[in-house]
Amino acid sequence: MRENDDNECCCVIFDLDGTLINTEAIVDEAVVSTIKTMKKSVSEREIFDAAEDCRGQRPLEASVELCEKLSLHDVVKPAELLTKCGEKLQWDGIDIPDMPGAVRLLEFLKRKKVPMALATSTSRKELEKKMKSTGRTSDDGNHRGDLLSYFDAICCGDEVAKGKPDPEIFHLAMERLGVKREDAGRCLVFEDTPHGVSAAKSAGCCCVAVPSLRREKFDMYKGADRVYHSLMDIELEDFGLPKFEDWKEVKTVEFVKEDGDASLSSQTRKYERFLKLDAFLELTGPVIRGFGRGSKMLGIPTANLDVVPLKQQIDKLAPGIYFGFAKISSGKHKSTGIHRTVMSIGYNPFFNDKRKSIEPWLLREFEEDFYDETLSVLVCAYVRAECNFTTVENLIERIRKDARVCEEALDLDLVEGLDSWKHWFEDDV
Ligand code: ADP
Ligand code: RBF
Ligand code: MG
Repeated sequence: MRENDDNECCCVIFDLDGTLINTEAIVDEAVVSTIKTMKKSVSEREIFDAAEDCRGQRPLEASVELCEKLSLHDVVKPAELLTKCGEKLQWDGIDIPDMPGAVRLLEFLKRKKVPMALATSTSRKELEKKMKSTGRTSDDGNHRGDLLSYFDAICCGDEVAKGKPDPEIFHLAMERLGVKREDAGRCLVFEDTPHGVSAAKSAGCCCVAVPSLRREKFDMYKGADRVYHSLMDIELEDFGLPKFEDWKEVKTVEFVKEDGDASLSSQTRKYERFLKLDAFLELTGPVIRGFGRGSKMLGIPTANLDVVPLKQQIDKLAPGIYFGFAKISSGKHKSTGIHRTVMSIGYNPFFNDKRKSIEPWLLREFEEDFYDETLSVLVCAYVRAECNFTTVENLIERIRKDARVCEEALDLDLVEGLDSWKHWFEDDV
């Protein structure tokens, strides 16, 4: 244990599924397809909704809750449902992506020598299978199994008498980290489910939630000490842990109106920040029609890309606001050069969109539209999570500020690592 002040966290305990690795979508698909063939009267939507609420528990307990919620007693027993779903979930060789920001967080805590434990509802056997998934292998030559090497203690669901939401697994993790029960408040737990949050809080730990449930269920995370949109947004120093060192600051100029009189406006300088991505992401596709409100409502046109063919790539990113470069590589605007771009990749909470969208605003004027032309975007840096705003003016003001962050950062060459993308800048422009 690191020596530290009272009530400052000195160690970290992670949940695995939905927090560090993205297994939820794979599990949901197996559950939905299994139940759909068993009970015709229940819709996919209902199954998915119930499956979400059962997340975080051990498999059998989740299955029991699922059977209750969907009244499946007349068609299947929980243990049998589990076996049927399990047949579809042979993790070995499957591509399980990391959650965005997970490796950055683990690497940083390891470098700072913060003791870490894993407290997963998954059994040891399942954990071993999941660690044989390909995950990161394809991208950077790393093996998924490396994930376990970050932890000083690993606690699995089959090592405790009661699973989450019972606190037992967190007690076990603390014991293995050498933390006394009365010091539980100095353990920071990362969880993605309400069941996990309940377990951590009952154990007396400090708990950060990064919800894997949809936004309309965020009320279920009320018990957490803090809720973040993604692991990218965590402020470790708020919990007495070392502060991330990779955020970069840029100065932006703000015009402040005094007493509502525009002629009396004054300039103030503010600091904004951005985070260079470890791996830049290239997104290419034809420009499609969006919601038709960018130019009209906001005066900010965004050249939308179709998320469907780019799903695997954008799942590597936390929903949020990013910047980088864009080029148009087919059609009338081909060879108009490289353009700076700031973009939202997510659900646009202000408009409460149900589907994700990719919306790059190219920071220059175009006389004509370029729908259907091929747009290639190089995503280089993260600025912030998406947020909601009370007025459309506030949304516009924030987007314009994002654009200034992008321009300032790129003007000052603050984004390193562009050299290895030389080919992207030279092709077709
Ligand atoms: P939609 O909802 O269909 O995306 P927008 O109002 O967001 O409509 O307008 C986007 C379109 O405007 C783009 O598809 C593109 O053809 C055009 N456009 C013109 N200038 C720009 C710019 N600077 N950045 C992005 N798109 C632009
Ligand atoms: N929409 C939101 O609801 N919340 C945001 O925080 C937000 N930030 C944005 C930042 C940038 C740089 C851009 C280009 C767009 C952003 N939007 C945001 C998306 C905006 O709502 C979207 O472009 C319009 O809805 C047009 O479809
Ligand atoms: Mg648009």
